[in-house]
Amino acid sequence: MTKLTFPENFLWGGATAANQLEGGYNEGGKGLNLADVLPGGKIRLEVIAQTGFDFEIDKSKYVYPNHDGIDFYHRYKEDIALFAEMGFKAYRMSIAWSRIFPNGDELEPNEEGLAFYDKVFDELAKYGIEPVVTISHYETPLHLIKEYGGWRSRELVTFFERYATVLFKRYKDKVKYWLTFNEINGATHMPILGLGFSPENQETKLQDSFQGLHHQFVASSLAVKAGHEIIPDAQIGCMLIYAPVYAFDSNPENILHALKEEQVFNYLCGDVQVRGAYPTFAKRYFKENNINLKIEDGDLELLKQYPVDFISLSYYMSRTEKKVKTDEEKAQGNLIGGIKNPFLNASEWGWEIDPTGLRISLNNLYDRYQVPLFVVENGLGAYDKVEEDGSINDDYRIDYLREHIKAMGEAIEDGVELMGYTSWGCIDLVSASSGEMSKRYGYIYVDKHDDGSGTFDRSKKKSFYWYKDVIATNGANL
Ligand code: BGP
Repeated sequence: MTKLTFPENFLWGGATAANQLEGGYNEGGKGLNLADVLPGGKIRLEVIAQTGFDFEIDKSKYVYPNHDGIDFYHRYKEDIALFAEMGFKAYRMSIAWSRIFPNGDELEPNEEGLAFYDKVFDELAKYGIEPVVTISHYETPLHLIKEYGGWRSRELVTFFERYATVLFKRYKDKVKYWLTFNEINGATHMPILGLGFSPENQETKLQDSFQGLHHQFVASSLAVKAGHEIIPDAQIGCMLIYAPVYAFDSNPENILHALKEEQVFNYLCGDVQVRGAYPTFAKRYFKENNINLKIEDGDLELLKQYPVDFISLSYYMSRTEKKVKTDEEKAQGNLIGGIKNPFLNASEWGWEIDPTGLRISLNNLYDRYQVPLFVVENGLGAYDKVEEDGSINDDYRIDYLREHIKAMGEAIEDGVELMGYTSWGCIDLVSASSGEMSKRYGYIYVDKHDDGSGTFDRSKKKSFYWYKDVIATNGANL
């Protein structure tokens, strides 16, 4: 067996997003954003899938877990000290747009918001932890959703460019690694999260989603341009939710169907953001789905001129496809679709666990794009049990992570250039899709529960000590 080795400067760490852990939703001059109006609990998935969601807060009807998150806003020092204790080299986090521009469309930023992230970056610097910053992670300011219809509106390009430029100027000496939009290709599945709009009906959903995506592509290129002008050594990446698509069997019709899904879901965004042009297959796909993009003069040149420097990705599962699916087969699929794969087990939330799929993903992406890759999300959402002595023995999480880290090691051996690994939810936080606290990913347990109760106390799980050793040995001890 080949001995797996990781590059010397490999960026081991963890990942979070502002809206899922900060709390302080109405402090420091922050405006409301999308996450502030999403209810907690399993109902969230229904809400984000439905058409015509009204974005009002109704506390008599729902719990809003993102309002206080896990209170990172007040406890970031304690949390960063714990990350440092694990030996993190990098910490992926996001900036809440509505802390910097409370409505999103102001001309001047909110100084208190900017000062908060200065403190976070300074704290990370104290321990030599490199921040990896997502500029937009499912937290579009609510005002932009209500007044402009989210990313369907071209005006958001200007607002985003202004916001990103403010960040680059302010943090130019503190942040080198930037990601423009979280899981950009997930937008067509759940437009509300990435694009900040709830489709009026299924017919307009695809048209509006791809138009919104086009606006984000333009905004991302403008950010790459500004970022490199302001921070010469900046590394600016795109961020994809990547799930390799397998054909259910060797029936060529199913293989072709899987290929088409792979092209549109996995590659369209990467092709635009890395290669700088819409792929050739997009033409037919757009035509067959009545998608007519409004592309302004100069857009295509801009995309060509300012591609990203690297690709970051989230990886949780693969997807198995068949051209014709029964309703029963569909119901057993993953969050992102497909049907059940008979060779895989699934998490308690039905996400199929497939470490080999990560190796396949990294090979696919590197073969296609030949730019460095960075796994910025991966992990197991699970129910944890606190024992009477306070310990949490999350061996299932360790097993999951170990197998995925091995798969990355194999991919490196295959020739893939991999910059780092920041596993998702290094500290327990609010789930993005289900809005639950009980869906935990962390090495650090947080005493907060689905009904909003809890002390917010932090404690170390068994995986905390395991990951610390993985980092200390640069992946040699798994
Ligand atoms: C990704 C998101 C994250 C995160 C993660 C886990 O799609 O970028 O924000 O939450 O998935 O998903 P969940 O929280 O739904 O378990």
